[in-house]
Amino acid sequence: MSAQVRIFGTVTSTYTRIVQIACEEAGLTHETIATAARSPANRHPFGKVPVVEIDGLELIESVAIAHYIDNAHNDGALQPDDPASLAVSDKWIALANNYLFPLFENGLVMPWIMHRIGGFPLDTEAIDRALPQISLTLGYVEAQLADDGAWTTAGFTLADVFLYPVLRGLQLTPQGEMGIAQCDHLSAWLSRCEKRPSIAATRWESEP
Ligand SMILES: N[C@@H](CCC(=O)N[C@@H](CS)C(=O)NCC(=O)O)C(=O)O
Repeated sequence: MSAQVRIFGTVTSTYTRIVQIACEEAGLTHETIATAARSPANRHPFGKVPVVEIDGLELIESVAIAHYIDNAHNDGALQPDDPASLAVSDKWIALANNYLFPLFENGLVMPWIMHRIGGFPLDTEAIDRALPQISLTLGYVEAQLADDGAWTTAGFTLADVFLYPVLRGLQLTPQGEMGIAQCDHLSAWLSRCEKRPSIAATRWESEP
């Protein structure tokens, strides 16, 4: 039987995994069709992945895709009912997409992927430039978690679905691993997430 959701994207990708986790949470079968962002096969108008086929629709943009999956197939279970909690969850999704992902991706994740997989020399200049801001950002996230629990107080929500792959990608780099190890609340949240079936089922092949 064919999968209910077809995800066209890079196999080891933050945003592909976000959609995979949303599918797992909703109990939808899914398959990922390896599609490079900058390939003619990619149908995203701005050259990003993933592009998703579901229910006869072609969807782009992970925020729209994850909300569609949760609303159409999971009774909105990953979105808090209370408007104030929903605003907190939405805020963290926005922080993950607008600030955390670009900072981590350009400053550590891509330099290490280009080095480990592409065989290029490690771009230590890019890393050195980004490290102070990454450190400040981890400090902010940790302080928010310590202060009032940040997004975690509403249970497992779409905020966790977005934040986990973003922060796990960072943790898989040597400097990211060291930085996160110094953040007790953040480390504990990552460990809790790892026990969630949707997260365990979507592990990247590159994860130890
Ligand atoms: N706004 C997009 C962002 C997706 C995104 O940045 N995907 C990354 C892979 S994780 C990508 O396509 N990178 C390739 C590139 O920027 O050239 C979404 O939410 O779906």
